[in-house]
Amino acid sequence: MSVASLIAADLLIAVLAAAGWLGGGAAAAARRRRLALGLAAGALLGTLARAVTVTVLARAGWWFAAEKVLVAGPLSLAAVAVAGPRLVRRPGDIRSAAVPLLFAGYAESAALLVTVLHGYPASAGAGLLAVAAVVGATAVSWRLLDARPSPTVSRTAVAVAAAALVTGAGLVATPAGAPAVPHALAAQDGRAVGEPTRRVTLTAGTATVRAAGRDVAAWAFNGQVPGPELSATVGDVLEVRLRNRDIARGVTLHWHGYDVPNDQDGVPGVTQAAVLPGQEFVYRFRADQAGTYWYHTHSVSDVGVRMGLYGVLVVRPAPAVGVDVTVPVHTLAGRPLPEARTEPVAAGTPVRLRLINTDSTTHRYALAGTAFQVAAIDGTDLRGPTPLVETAVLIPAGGRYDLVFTAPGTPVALQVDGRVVYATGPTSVATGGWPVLDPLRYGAAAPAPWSRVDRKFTLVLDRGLDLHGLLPRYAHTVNGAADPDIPPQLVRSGDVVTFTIVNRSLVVHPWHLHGHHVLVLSRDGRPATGSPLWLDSFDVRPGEVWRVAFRADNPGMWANHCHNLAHAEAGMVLHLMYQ
Ligand SMILES: [Cu+2]
Repeated sequence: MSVASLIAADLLIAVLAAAGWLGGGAAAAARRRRLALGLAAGALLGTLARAVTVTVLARAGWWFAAEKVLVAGPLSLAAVAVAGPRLVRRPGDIRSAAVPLLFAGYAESAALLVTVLHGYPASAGAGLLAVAAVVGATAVSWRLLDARPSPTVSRTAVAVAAAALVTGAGLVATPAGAPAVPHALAAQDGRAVGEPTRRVTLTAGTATVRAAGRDVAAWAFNGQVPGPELSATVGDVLEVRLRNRDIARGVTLHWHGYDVPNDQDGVPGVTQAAVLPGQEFVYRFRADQAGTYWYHTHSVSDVGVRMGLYGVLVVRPAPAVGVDVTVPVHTLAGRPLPEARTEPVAAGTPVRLRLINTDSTTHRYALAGTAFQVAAIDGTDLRGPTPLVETAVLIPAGGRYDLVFTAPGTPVALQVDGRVVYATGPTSVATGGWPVLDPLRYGAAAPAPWSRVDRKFTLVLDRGLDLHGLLPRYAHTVNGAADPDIPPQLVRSGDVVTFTIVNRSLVVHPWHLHGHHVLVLSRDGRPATGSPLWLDSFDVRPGEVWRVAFRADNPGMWANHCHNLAHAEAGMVLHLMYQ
């Protein structure tokens, strides 16, 4: 059973157990003896079964089980200790078991809430608040059911609840000493990159564009979605003048996967101010990194990119030979882009398809009608790619794969999620059952470029109630905190840094570090055995643990975030800072 299935199963059992105890208590109060005993017996089994699921989760990694062991464990023990004997003894008046069964229900529910609302890491504050809630709710039930607790019991309950509540609230409200995120603007360092050899102006504005045969409202660069394709040859100096005509919430340009100097990175509030209507900002950088990239706004990025403020950036080592096309996939107003395009290609022609996922979720690509190789991922060539046949690839949000093949005399078709987007002739092939390539096992290995590690960081991805600011929100969290309260990661220039990224949530988080490419070391403890994989976007699926490394060689302040941009807006952003 996968860790993700275990997380889900444990959650389901916890919900059923809590419901069973509470239902049993209610049935006992109503003197429905058989129902009460049946529900409580089921709840008891569920509570005991969690000892197994939680133990297995803890063995997969403490991150997956911390609060379940430290908070749910003691509360479940208390539930079983209080309610268990009532079940075994089978009281003459079932109503006398109502309060103990309700107590067990409150204990299981409180533990469940700690997992769902607080998550990782376990904290004493959350545990004490849970205890206060359980004791308080039990005392209220006791009174309502007129079970007349003795004065001593009542006073003790009130004292325990009050003490737990006050201490717990105090602990939860006290910030964990997180340094405020330094949203200072980086200074333009004005480094000389030379005279521009390619000049482009991108004007952002509201527009009506055609998507899958219908006119839709969009935000566009130069009136088109995607924006103009920017292409350069290694050695070019690009100068891109960004103008904002009427995007009220501001725009910037982030060069996704392109490791530009920090002041060109386009993150509002971190490397520059958002460009407001009537304003402009000029980006200039040297194109010394060949490969497939894209650009997009980083201002209110979730809505901005979704509405269409993105485009392709391709840097070639030399002028293209053969057929070299880009396929940026996007969902605009619920309609898939690009439209299908068919162009005959002469047999023997080398073809490179540059696949780009500009959405916030994973897409599945399948190339039918030919053997092919994955020549590059996220702009970096793979070492020793081997021919693939009838194999699909999954590209994470923000990610790019370059597929290459020599055109056969027969039609070839590229499908995205089963829809043909590019073809050299009429075909229809069912690709849904094809196996999916694991890039960690593809191509030829090479020794790691470093033998030491200077800094290690762990990022545990989860959800939690975020009480910072005026509005409480159900945030996407890193190590229990949400932007802007996640402590920055401090590194020194030259450091070799590792990230251990743990997903204990139930959704995929496509991880994206700005300004650097990371080398994948392992996934779920199993080392990567294929070509060195230098990624800027990778899916950390539920229950997965990725270890990646990079050299801190691009000073500045860099966003480090989930590229499901809705998750990023909901808190899943932190920063890498050079000391
Ligand atoms: Cu995410």
